[in-house]
Amino acid sequence: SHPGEILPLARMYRAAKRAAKLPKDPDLAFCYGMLNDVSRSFAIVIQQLPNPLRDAICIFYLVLRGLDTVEDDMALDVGFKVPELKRFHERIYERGFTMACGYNHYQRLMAQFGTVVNVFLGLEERHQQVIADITRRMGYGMAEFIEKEVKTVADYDLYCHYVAGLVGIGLSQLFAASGLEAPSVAAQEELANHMGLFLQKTNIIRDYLEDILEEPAPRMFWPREIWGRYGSSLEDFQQPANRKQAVQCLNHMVTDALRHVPHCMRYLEQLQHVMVFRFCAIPQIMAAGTLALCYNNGGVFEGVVKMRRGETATVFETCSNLGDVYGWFLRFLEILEEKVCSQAAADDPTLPETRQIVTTTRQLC
Ligand code: RWZ
Repeated sequence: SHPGEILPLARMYRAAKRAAKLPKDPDLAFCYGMLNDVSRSFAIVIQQLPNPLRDAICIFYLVLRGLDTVEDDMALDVGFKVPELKRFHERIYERGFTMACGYNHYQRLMAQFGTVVNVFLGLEERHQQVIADITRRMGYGMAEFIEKEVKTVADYDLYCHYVAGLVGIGLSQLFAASGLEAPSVAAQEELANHMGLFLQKTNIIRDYLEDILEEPAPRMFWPREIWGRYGSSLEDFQQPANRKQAVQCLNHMVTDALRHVPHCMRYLEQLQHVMVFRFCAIPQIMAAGTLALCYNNGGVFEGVVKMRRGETATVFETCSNLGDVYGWFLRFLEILEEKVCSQAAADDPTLPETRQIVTTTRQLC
């Protein structure tokens, strides 16, 4: 619907592919090809990093994607899945390891996982240790939540810590180990955790409909402590008759996610290397834009709410320092401010809190 905007991003993907000449080592070439297939925008920012950090992060991503595929496969029996999640950190040392699970690209990743193992075993030992340690902690955390409902906001923060906060913590350790960032970046685990939580919560909010339609049984991560104030079941928010309650609940979820933004700023302020900075900042900006779009937007309950491709392309082009990041955040906070002041959100119970967060975050920028 925006024909003029399709081009810049597509052109950028092609240019990135050309620039990132496929590695000579066939195992490494498979890993980068896989990364491109499962997450194109992520593949672009990874490819801009210098080695050996780049290869370590590529393998980190694919290992955690493998773990995520095991967690996500609802066809797997719980009695099989739980021990597999807990031993996944040992599997990455087993040459030739494969597993029949997942769908599409993920199924191919799992079937060829031995290739990821080969490259993992060729990484520097300090990089291997970070990846294995985070994989172990994430696997145990996922196992804990396999049969446990996300009830409270504390549960929600803990689940997001396991699946995303730990990613931020591990990446920070890799940045420091590579010498591109100061050891203090790795030491401040709380800030790195907030980086992951902000991204993960944005995905959880945006993916409401996709997750609730999941067959055979949906796994939902919206905490009962929040949605219980607006309805008696999360499924009911799909019905147009419940749209007002649904949107108030959505606004509460967005307000909860915005709590993390000031901490994310403090994390980004510490970074020294421009490519590491871009790697960290681009997803944060995209998340902030997505949240601004989702706030007070009933479309979240009808389909996918996504930033326009043209805007995504501009984020990639304009994101090399703190000034750029503050600029983007100011823009999205203004959109939020407008919506917060509009009549449409006037009797929203979380409105004062949302206003407060928007105002204090704007001052930070
Ligand atoms: C960034 C090296 C898919 C790995 C973890 C991510 C599985 C569930 C999904 C590996 C941004 C959404 C991708 C928060 C990190 N956890 N959560 C590296 C991975 C947000 C990315 C996706 C997490 C992740």
